[in-house]
Amino acid sequence: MNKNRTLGEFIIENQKHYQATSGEFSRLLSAIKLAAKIVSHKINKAGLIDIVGYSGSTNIQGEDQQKLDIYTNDVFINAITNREVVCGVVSEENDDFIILNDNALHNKYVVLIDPLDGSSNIDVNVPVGTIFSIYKRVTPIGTPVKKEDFLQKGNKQVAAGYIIYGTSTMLVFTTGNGVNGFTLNPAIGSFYLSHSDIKIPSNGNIYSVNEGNYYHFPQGIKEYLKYCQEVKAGVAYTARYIGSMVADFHRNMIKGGIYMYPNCNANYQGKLRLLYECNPIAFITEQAGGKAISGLQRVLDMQPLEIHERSPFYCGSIKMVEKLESFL
Ligand code: P6P
Repeated sequence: MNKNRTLGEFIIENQKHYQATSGEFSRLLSAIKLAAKIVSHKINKAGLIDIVGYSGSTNIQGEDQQKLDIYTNDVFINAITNREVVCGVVSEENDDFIILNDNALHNKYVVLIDPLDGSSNIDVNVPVGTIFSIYKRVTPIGTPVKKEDFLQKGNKQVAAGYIIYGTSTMLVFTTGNGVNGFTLNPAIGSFYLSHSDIKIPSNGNIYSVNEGNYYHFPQGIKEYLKYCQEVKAGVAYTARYIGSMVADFHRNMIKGGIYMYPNCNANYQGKLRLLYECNPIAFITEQAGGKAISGLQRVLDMQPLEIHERSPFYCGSIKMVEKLESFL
């Protein structure tokens, strides 16, 4: 595969996979590409301009909103709106779904997004990420309907991806035909194919979980962690947890590993949101040959009931997830 290809060229060359959408889907991916560049530029200056820290407001989750949370949310929603292919958006930063404008009511797609996951890490220079999930609307036209258009099962996604704003900015996404990663060359503002057809190693020795919640974990999770720490059969596991899911997941996808956010006392349904954190990462996981479960079932088969609902989440190398399942 030509590694010098830009993301724009890749999108055009793969239009055949986009279910004959007469270029609309390509325009949507291109909007995400543009927003990623704008946010990357702002984040990379975060320490130098008045854009870090709390905004003084909170979101529906009751979480303090960072200035960059709100900025990033605005950038992605504006970019998506301007391409005139999306009728509505669900965002972690907004209480209910957003209808983009009256002219958008005939548009085919809905987008669900966590604009800046891990944003509390910005002030300490830890990588953060944008996570997005794309569906075709189910209702034919007009104002989108929450249940039909936004509360779709994850197995109906037409695309999902994340942008990781780290030592380099990468856009990693799938349209159901494998996973590809593109690295931004900031000098010229283009994303280049750097990780083609990413596959998660079927096994690994990295586990990522906040062990500060250990006491409140389900018994099966405690037993799995004990199994990892006993170094049986010569496998020496290592704990890696940076508190920014996109960063933890990306590392584990490349090296092999398992990311876990169990339900625990403080988060009895888990902390991660099903629609715009678990489902997109689960879609990418499976497309890269891994496995993603809630502890009870395949994440992508879960029927969402609310737009901000949470779920326990376990994803990564298939053999590690299956080993975990044997303890549940
Ligand atoms: P804790 C960030 O807020 C996030 O949603 C994920 O990115 C991250 O993995 C997790 O929460 C960290 O949560 O409770 O371990 O600090």
